[in-house]
Amino acid sequence: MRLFLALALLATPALAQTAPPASPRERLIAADANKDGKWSKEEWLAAGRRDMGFAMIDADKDGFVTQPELMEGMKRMQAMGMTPPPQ
Ligand SMILES: [Ca+2]
Ligand SMILES: [Ca+2]
Repeated sequence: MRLFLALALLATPALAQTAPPASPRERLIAADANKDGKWSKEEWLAAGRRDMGFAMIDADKDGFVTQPELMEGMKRMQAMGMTPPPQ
């Protein structure tokens, strides 16, 4: 029984990595692998986001999407009549 419990505890982090979190926003936050508060293209794609979206939202083209860029990008997309992914 104790062994089973230990195995279950060991298995939990692996499960947390493979099971997709509830919302796209949570997926995006989880995809910030190095927790620097911004997304590289690799991290962005790992969250299941589109390459095109990255190019649109990375306003200063430094290769990273920051949280303010994300907010502004969503607003721009809405202003253009595009529907941002649900948050
Ligand atoms: Ca990052
Ligand atoms: Ca940027």
